[in-house]
Amino acid sequence: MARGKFITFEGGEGAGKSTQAQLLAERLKARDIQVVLTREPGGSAFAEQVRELILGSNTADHGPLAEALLFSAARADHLERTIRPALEAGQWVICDRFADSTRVYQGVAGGLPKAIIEALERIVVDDTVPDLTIVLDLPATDGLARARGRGNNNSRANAGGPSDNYEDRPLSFHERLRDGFLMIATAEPERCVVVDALQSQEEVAAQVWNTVEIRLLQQQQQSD
Ligand code: T5A
Repeated sequence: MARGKFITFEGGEGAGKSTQAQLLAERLKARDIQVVLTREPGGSAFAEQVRELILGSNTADHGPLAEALLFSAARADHLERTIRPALEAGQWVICDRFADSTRVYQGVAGGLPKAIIEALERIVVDDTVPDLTIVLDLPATDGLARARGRGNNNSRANAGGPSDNYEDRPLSFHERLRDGFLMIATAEPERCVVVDALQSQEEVAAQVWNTVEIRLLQQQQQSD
């Protein structure tokens, strides 16, 4: 049984990750590919509990190291119980945020030294590196406007959290996030593709699909 493909969506607040992850999952399923659609923080019972703690409205103030360790603990369980078993069973995994979010939120924007982020990633992610990472890019002001304009169904509200502990940070924080994701994409072009998220949902979805076809589906057909 061939290992499934691992696709992650990354970007700042309100970039459209959840929307595009869902659309891609539907499109792959229509091709009879078995898909596990998951998210971070979350994606396993324990990781969802950690999500409630991290994003919860009553969570006490804490620094980027404590935060990175919590995200990493959630990720370790998510990988062990959800992601790796699915990939080994030949299913494709689509994940709304993954390790690049820790690199950028707790590292680039949060100020945690790169060596700590890299050490955590080595221990937790190990060789379960995404086959493809779609970075949805748009100016921070546009992403924040979208995130703030969401209805009550958004994922953070479901976690019992405030409208946000990140969304309310200064614009400069969000601009650093954008720069951070773009820096990763530039450094790892074999894994990452940047998509202009200012386009309509349909245009973004078409570009995502085109990328998946070229980078993963055609490649798989050639190796079959
Ligand atoms: N975090 C996470 C860390 O700090 N470190 C980590 O390691 C990890 C894993 C997670 C928070 O945790 C942080 C980052 C986050 O702050 P979350 O609730 O999961 O919190 O929130 P986000 O991942 O930020 O997700 P959002 O819901 O804010 O944004 P999405 O998923 O990017 O956007 P989406 O799809 O929900 O769309 C937002 C709105 O825009 C509309 C949608 O309909 C929706 O209303 N929209 C568009 N509008 C116009 N044009 C388009 N192309 C659109 N696409 C979507």
